[in-house]
Amino acid sequence: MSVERTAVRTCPLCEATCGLEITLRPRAEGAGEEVVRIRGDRDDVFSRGFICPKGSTLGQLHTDPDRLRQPLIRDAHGRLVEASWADAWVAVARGLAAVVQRHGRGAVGLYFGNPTAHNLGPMLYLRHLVRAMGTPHLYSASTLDQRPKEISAALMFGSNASVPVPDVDRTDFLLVMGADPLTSNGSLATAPDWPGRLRALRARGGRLVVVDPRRSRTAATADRWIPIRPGADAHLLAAMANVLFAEGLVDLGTVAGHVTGLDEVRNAVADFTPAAVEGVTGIPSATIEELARQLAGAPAAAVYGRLGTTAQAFGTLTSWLIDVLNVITGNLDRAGGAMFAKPALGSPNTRGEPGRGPGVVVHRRHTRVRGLPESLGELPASALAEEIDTPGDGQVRALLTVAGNPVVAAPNAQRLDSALAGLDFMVSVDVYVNETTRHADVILPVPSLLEKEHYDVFLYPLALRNIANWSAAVLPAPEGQPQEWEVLAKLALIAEGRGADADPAVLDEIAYAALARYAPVDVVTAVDAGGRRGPARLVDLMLRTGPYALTLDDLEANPHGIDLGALTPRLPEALRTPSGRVELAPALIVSDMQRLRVDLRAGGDGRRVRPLLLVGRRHMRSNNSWMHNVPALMKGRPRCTIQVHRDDADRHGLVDGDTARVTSRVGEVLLPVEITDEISPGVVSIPHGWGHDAPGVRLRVAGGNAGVNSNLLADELLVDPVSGNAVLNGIPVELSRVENRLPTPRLDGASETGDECRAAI
Ligand SMILES: Nc1nc2c(c(=O)[nH]1)N[C@H]1C(S)=C(S)[C@@H](COP(=O)(O)OP(=O)(O)OC[C@H]3O[C@@H](n4cnc5c(=O)[nH]c(N)nc54)[C@H](O)[C@@H]3O)O[C@H]1N2
Ligand SMILES: Nc1nc2c(c(=O)[nH]1)N[C@H]1C(S)=C(S)[C@@H](COP(=O)(O)OP(=O)(O)OC[C@H]3O[C@@H](n4cnc5c(=O)[nH]c(N)nc54)[C@H](O)[C@@H]3O)O[C@H]1N2
Ligand code: SF4
Ligand SMILES: [Mo]
Repeated sequence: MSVERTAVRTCPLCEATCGLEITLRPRAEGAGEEVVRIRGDRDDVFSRGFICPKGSTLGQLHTDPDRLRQPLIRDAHGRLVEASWADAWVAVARGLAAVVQRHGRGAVGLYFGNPTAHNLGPMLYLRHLVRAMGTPHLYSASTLDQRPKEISAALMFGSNASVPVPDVDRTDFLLVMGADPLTSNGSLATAPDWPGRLRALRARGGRLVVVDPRRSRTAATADRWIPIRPGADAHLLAAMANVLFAEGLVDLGTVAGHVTGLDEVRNAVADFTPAAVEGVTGIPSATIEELARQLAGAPAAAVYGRLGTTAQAFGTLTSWLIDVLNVITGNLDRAGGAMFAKPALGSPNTRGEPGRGPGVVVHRRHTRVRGLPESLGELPASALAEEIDTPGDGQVRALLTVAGNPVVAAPNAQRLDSALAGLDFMVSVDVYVNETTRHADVILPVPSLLEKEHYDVFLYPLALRNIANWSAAVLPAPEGQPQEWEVLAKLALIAEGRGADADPAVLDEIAYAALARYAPVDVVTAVDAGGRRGPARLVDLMLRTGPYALTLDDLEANPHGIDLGALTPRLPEALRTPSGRVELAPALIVSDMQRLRVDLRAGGDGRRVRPLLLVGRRHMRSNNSWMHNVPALMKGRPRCTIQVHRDDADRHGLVDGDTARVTSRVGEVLLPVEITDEISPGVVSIPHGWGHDAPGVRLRVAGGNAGVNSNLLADELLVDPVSGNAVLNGIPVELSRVENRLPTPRLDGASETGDECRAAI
C-alpha cells in the first residue's frame, strides 16, 4: 500500500497562480512528511498542468537549511543569534517603544515587499499593522513597480484595482509594451501558461507585436518586434492616438456613452505626430502609422504594458495612454479587448454602489525631504534612504520590513544600505538573512510556503478569467512557529502598546469585526457557525458578501479551483469614479504631457551624443532577489551579465566575456559583458536581484553565485513625478573596459576585483 499522498496548492511565487500537485511521504527518520515531487496540477481549472521551473522548488525552499526557523536577535557583540519567540517579542516591544518614546510614531518606517501581495497573512492583516503603527512613513515595492498603472486606473476608472487586462484568449491583435510574459509569466494580467496562450493567439490567426528595447523571449516569438528607445513609449502611444484622431479612426464602441474627456485627449496628443516622435522613439513614422491602423482595424485588439512602461520616467503617462488607446479604438470592455475581471472577493469595484463611487485622491501629502507625492496611502520607496539619513523632525529612526529586500530592490542601493546601518532599531519579518535583513535587530521568521493557507486576494482582480481557488496548508507549521498573520497581528498589537504578551487572536477579532460590520446578519451568523479563525474566516466572509456569494466550504469542496467563466463586459457597473464615467483625461495626468513635450523638444531632433541607457531584464529561474539560494534554479550559464549591442561593444573596445565597468550618477559596478544583437544599440541591460556577497548575508548557495546589485546604478533622484515611482529602466550609464584588476566598491565599502566578480557569478 502506498503511503504517499498528494496535496494541491496554488503556487504563490509569481502572478500566474498555477496549481501545483505536491506528492508527500512520511519521513524516513523522525516525524512528519517530506515532499517527493511537485508538478503542475492537471486538474487546476486555470493552469491545467502548466508549471514553470520555480513552481517545482517549493519543497527545496521548505528544506533550505538557510531558511530561518527561529527568530534572530542581535546580541551584545552585534551578531544575529537564534532566540525564543518570547525573547524576540520582548526585544521588538522594547526597541519600538524606545524609538516611539523619544521621537514619536512618525519616526517608525514600514516597508512592504512583493511577497506581501502573494501571501494571505500580509494581504489581510497588514492594513491593521499600518493603522496600529500610525506613521506617515509607509513604503512598499509598489512604487518600484506598478504604481503608475494603479494611479492611472484609479483616476480613469475609480479604483486602483480596476486595471483593465488584455483578453489574450480572445483577442486578434495584442500589442505588448515593456513586458516579457514568457519570462515573467505575466504581471498585472494574471494567467498561467502565457506560452500556450500566445501560441493559441497566433494559431487562430491573431497577431502579436512587442515593443521593447530588447528582443525579449516574448519579442522573439512575436510576429513583430519593434525596438524602442527606453522611456519613449508615451511618445509612441501619443503619436498613435494622434494618427487615430487625424485619420478619423477613433471609435469608442460600446463604451461611447460612458466616457468623458475625449476632446482633452485629442488636444493633448496634437503635437505628437509620428514624424515628430521618430527621433525620440527611434521608430519610423510609417511604422507608427501602420501600428495605429492595425490596432484600430483589428476585430478585437488590446494594448498591454508592464514594467518597462511603469518603472520608467513617463510611467503614469504611458500607463494612461495605453488605456486611452484601448478606449479610442473601441477595445475597452469588449471580448478580445481590455477588460475588467470580476473577482469573487477583494475588489473595490465589486463593492458599494455599482457605477459610481468616491474615486481616488492622490498627492494628499508629500515627503519631508524631497516633496515626493503620496499615493494610495504610501510614499515613494525612492525616498526611503533620504528619509532615514536626513536629520530633522519626522526622520525615520526605526524600520519594519515585511517580505522586502529594498537594499537590492530600490534605487541607490549603496545609500539605502548605509541608511539602514544607521537606524536606531530595525525589525524584519522574513525567511532569510539577506542584504536588507542583515541590518535588522530582530528577524521574525514565518512558516514556509507549504505551511500556509492561500488565496490570491490581489491577483484574481487582475485575472484573464474569473477564478476562485483556496489552498489549505500542505504541512502543519512546526510547534511554536506562529502563522504569518499571527506575526503581523502581534506586531500590530505591540504597536498599539498592548505589550509583548498580546494575543494575536485579539487582532483577528478586530479584523473580523471590521469586515462583519458591513455584512448582512445572516452572513455573519453563517460565518460564525463555521468556527473558523484567522484568514480562513475573513475569506469566508468576503466570499459570501462577494458577487458570486460563494462560501469557503464551496472552495474546499473544489480544491482545483472554481472557474467562474471568461471575462464579461462590466461598464458602467464596474466604475467607481465620482462622475460615473470613464475619466479619459484626468487633469493630474494630462498636465504631465507638458513634460513629455519638453522631452520631445530635447530629444526629438536627435541629441548629438546620447548616453547609454540601462534597462533591466528578468530570468525564468530568478524571482526578484530571493530565490537564488535554490540550487536547482542556479544551474546554467551566468545570468548577471551586462548585455551590450555589438556596435556599442566595438565602440568601447569590449569583447564577449570582458569585465565592464558601468558607472552612473550614483555608483559603479563591474560585471561580465555579454555581446548580443538582442538589444538595441544605445541600450544595455543588467538584471536586478543580485549582489548576494554582502557581509552577514546567510545565503550559502546564492553567495557562491553573488552577481552584482544593479540598483547600485539606479538613481533615486529619477522618479516619475506623478506617481513617485522609481525609474529602473532608462538610466544613463557609462561603460568602459576594465584593463586591470581594479577594485570596485561593494555595499559594505570592501572591495573586490573584477575577475573575482566574474568568477563569483
Ligand atoms: N533595477 C531594478 N530594480 C527592481 C526591479 C527591476 O526590474 N529592476 N523590479 C522591481 C519590482 S517589479 C519589484 S516587485 C521589487 C521587489 O522588491 P522587494 O519585494 O523589496 O524584493 P524581493 O526581492 O521581492 O524580496 C522579497 C523578500 O521577501 C522575503 N520573503 C519571501 N517569501 C516570504 C514570505 O512568504 N513571507 C515573508 N515575510 N517574507 C518572504 C524574501 O526573503 C525577501 O527578503 O523590486 C523592484 N526593483
Ligand atoms: N521569472 C521571473 N518572473 C517574475 C519576476 C522575476 O523576477 N522573475 N518578477 C515578478 C515581478 S515582481 C514583476 S513586477 C513582473 C514583471 O513582469 P514583466 O514586466 O513582464 O517583466 P520584465 O521581464 O521585467 O519585462 C519588462 C520588459 O520591459 C523592457 N523595457 C525596459 N525599458 C523599457 C522601455 O522604456 N520601454 C519598453 N517598451 N520596454 C522596456 C525590458 O527590456 C523587458 O523586456 O514579473 C514577475 N515575474
Ligand atoms: S509560473 Fe511558475 S512561479 Fe509562477 S505561479 Fe506558475 S509555477 Fe509558480
Ligand atoms: Mo514587481
